[in-house]
Amino acid sequence: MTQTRIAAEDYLEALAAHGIDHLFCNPGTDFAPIVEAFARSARSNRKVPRPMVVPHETAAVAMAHGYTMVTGKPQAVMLHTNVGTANAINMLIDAARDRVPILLTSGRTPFTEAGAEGSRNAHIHWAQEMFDQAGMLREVVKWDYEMKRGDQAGTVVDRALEMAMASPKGPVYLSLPREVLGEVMDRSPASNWERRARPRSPVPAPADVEQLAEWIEAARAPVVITGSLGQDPRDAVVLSRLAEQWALPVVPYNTRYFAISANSPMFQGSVPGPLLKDADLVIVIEADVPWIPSQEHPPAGARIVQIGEDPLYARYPMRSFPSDLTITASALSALEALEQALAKLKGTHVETRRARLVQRSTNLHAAWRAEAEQAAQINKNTLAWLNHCMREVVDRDTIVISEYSFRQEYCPLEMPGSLYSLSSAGGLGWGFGASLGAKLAAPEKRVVSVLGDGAYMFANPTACHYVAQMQNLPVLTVIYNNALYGAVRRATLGMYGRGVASENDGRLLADLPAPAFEKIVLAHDGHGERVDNPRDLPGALQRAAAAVRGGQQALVNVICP
Ligand SMILES: Cc1ncc(C[n+]2csc(CCOP(=O)(O)OP(=O)(O)O)c2C)c(N)n1
Repeated sequence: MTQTRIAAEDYLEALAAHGIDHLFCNPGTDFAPIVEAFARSARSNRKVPRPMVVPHETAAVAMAHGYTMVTGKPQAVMLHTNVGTANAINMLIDAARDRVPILLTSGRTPFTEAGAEGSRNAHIHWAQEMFDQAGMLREVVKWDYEMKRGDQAGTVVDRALEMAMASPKGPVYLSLPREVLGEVMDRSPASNWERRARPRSPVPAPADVEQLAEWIEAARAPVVITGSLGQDPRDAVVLSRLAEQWALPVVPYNTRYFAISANSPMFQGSVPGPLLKDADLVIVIEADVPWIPSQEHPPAGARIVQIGEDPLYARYPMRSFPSDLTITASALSALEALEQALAKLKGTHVETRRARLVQRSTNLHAAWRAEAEQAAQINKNTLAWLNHCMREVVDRDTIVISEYSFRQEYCPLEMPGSLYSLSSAGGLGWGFGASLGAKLAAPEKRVVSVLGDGAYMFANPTACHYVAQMQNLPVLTVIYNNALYGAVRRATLGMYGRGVASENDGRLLADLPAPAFEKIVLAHDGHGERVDNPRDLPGALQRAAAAVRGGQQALVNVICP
């Protein structure tokens, strides 16, 4: 039987032509042409992305995020009309603030009530229509569009990905009406992608780099504060080299990526306060919030430099950090240029700075180790101990995903691209799905996520364990289980430390009596353990890692009272 082509086939082929390997889906009635197009591609052997059912939108978007952060390649997600899109917005906010390119798409309920291929034929087709479906996420995405004609399949995908990948990167949204996807095509879709030179990310002005190099030469107490530096793993390589050569202390503050190894003497912990208060030069690289002004700030006379692809954070309504030199540049290009500029200078204070910083680093490491080892004495699992024990399962081939709980202070990492943490937007539920996306992207790596008990539950754990099992993605999930929304309690006590709420230790609306998480993973053919006694933690982590090596997903529920 000869078949006419439908637009959905062109659309899927356009995605594949852009290197999109996966379409993470949570389908509905709007998907019929997509399902038909996938079925046809299996017969024709034409290249399309691999479709994957992910039974919750949070997990679907987090998986795309996880895959992209490891590979740098944007992936696509397709969800069901307005309702599926609504479920995705939390994860989209995370991706947007972290500048992760994702092509989010959803079907649009059929707009014709009758008469076209794909017109309305189900009750929900009326109620799911919105005046402006993209309106609910327009503030979050860089670009949105609704495909209007089948022959736009090529040009629309070109435009969507061009926008997602241009600096600063970010998610984009495309809605796909069913009638349009089902249009019968009599010609190939247009595309001039070969002729579309992509713009570079911004590079610094040479005069600004010279200025910064001179300030570094003059500085006695400089500090570098990073936030999302390391998104491109090469950032960390150059930063580490520069920091060690020029004795520049680095504080990765609420870092989302690996910026420098905690084994480097220039890693000076992850809170800026202690170095900031005496600094004479503060170099902020890709840090949206380099310090909390109501709690700490540099001395009035300190020079402040802000460097980033979008150093003003144009999409943040309010942000007023001072800056004496603001450089629009990718971290990598700025650091490389700085390295060249510094090479011409003498490094007058370098050895004095180095001696002080090496000593400080030695002291800090001793304190961090003592803090971790205290757990055995008090017979309680602590955050420090949990992270210290992570050394059992972290090697150079491990990717760590952190949603709240991982600290390099206690478990130094070595490799650029080995750490990914929750976006500064803080939309919880990201970590588990991101770990699945990371494992899909790098099957040869061990992927370990460290999640709060609250964060684990936000991820729709059943959906995530399901994907791990069905798609054969053996990941290790470690839960820092304090049976609490600790952040909520801290906030209550922070504001009402002497209020009535403090009489109950700020636990109202924060207590989260936890079920036996280690049993949930058993329902998905996984390995689960609960650890109460800190001495049992190393062994439990080793057994879990062995299960993962054997192809099983694993979960360790660490009770941290
Ligand atoms: C989607 C979403 N809902 C609510 C919050 C508010 N919130 C911030 S931290 C937090 C508690 C998280 O609990 P857990 O993961 O156990 O970490 P803990 O604070 O106990 O360290 C909550 C509910 C959020 N950030 N994101």
